[in-house]
Order: sequence, then structure tokens, then C-alpha cells
Amino acid sequence: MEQTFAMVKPGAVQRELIGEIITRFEKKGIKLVGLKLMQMSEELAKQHYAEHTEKPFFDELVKGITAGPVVAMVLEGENVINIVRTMAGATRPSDALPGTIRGDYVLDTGKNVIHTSDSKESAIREINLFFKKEEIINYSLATETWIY
Ligand code: RTP
Ligand code: MG
Repeated sequence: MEQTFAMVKPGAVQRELIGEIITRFEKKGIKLVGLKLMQMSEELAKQHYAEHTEKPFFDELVKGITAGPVVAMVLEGENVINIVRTMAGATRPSDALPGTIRGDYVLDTGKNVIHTSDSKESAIREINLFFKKEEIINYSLATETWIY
């Protein structure tokens, strides 16, 4: 089964949106297999956003993602990388459709509430960056036969 990485950003933790965001994934039928509240170090932030090192907003990005605790998670399900990405919504607030997380909660690109992996390669890289193997739990949900 496919896995992806998602993270509730510091602003969303402060706005008390953790439950709201996780609830959306649970209701969809996506399984949480890894979950932790953590304070990202500057080093981890730079590694996580390595693809943006040369961007003009890189320093602001690192500062924002380390400004307070985040909630990191590993999500599992069929086609979960694309589905979670779609549920998060577009990067630009004006493109993020209502019904998506960003569409419902975001006005500013820099304070966009959630991170989600953008490809299979990113998902593997980010899961390994944030979680040890033993922190990812393999278990069954009783509801699974009603989802698949
Ligand atoms: P994320 O990586 O956080 O899930 O967001 P994303 O894939 O939708 O967007 P990405 O292009 O990877 O950009 C990473 C984060 O950088 C900030 N950003 N600022 N000022 C700007 O033009 C700009 N563009 C991107 C956003 O916070 C975005 O989430
Ligand atoms: Mg991205």
C-alpha cells in the first residue's frame, strides 16, 4: 500500500487545526501509520526544503517551519500521495479550491497550514527524514473492508 508524508505547519498548530486536518484524512479512509508532535531544527528544515535552497523565499521558509511545533505524519492508502496532495489544495491561495484544506483555511502562501509530499520520491525521502522505521506502525483497521 502506498505511503505519503504530511505535516501540519506551525501556524496551523497555533490555530488549533491539528484535529480538523487529521479528521479529514481519517474520514476519507486514509490510515495514519506514523504521527508525532515535534520541534524541527534549522538543520532538518533545510534538509526538508532542500529543493528550494536557491529560492528567494528560502530563509523565510526555514524560519516559518521552525517557528513552533509541527505535527508530522505518515499516511497510508491507495494512491495516497496524489489524494493527500489534492486534499491539501494548491500552493497559491487564490488557486486553492473550497473543500481543500488550503482552500478552506489559507489566505497567505507563506502560511499555508500543511505540507504534503509531491511525488513518490519525495514521499520516501521525507518519511525517512522524519521517521525511524520502528515509528511507522503496521496495523489493520476494522473498517478497511468497507473502504476497499
Ligand atoms: P509544501 O512543499 O509546503 O507542501 O508546499 P507546496 O508543495 O504546495 O509548494 P512548494 O512549491 O513546494 O513551496 C514550498 C513552500 O514554500 C512557500 N512558498 N512561498 N513566496 C512564494 O512565492 C512561495 N512559493 C512557495 C510556501 O509556504 C510553500 O508551501
Ligand atoms: Mg512542496
